[in-house]
Amino acid sequence: MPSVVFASSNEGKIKELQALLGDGWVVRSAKDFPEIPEVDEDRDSFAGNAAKKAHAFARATGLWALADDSGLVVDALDGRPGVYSARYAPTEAERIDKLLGELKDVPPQRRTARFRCVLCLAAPSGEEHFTTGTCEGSIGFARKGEHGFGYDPVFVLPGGRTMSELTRDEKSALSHRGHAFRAMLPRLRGLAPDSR
Ligand code: ITT
Repeated sequence: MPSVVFASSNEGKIKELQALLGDGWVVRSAKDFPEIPEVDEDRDSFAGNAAKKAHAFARATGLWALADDSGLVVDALDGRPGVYSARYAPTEAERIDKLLGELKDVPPQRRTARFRCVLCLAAPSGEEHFTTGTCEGSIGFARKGEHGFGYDPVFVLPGGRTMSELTRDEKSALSHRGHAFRAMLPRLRGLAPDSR
């Protein structure tokens, strides 16, 4: 079975990639390589961090490695938290509370936002390929829904549901990461010519 190493320990992201690739693939993640030190995401762009993670894993494992860097870009906050989305506050709950607090006086029409994802596929030789994905929406006033992770409970899609109210398949079909993963599929399949 073809396999891919995903340089992430975020359970939500790992499940999304597994769902997207289907049962014909073995998805290994950072959790299967505990000896590889965590990569410090200190670059000032999504692409810079994605490339740093992917190359570190490709070098350490000797395999092609995939990494994403993603985040939430909020217009009323001049693009914050952006590349710092994972470090905006210590826990997932605190990050959402802080976001709702910063936006408490911002009216609905000015709460536009988007998730962005840059995906990097890197080889031990240093070869690299990038794809990107975006998902437009806005920030709600309170949490809604049970699924997903991160900022999903307050990210409202054009239809009115939050990202947390979608099933995993629905999220995959329209999320920033889903778009970036699908754009990478031809390259991934090229690494595993037997797969469909
Ligand atoms: P890895 O680096 O191990 O992949 P991470 O959680 O640190 O995991 P990032 O550095 O890419 O991931 O940080 C992205 C943060 O942006 C993530 O922790 C969430 O807070 C947020 N985020 C990204 N994609 C999201 C999504 O689909 N739904 C909700 N929040 C998301």
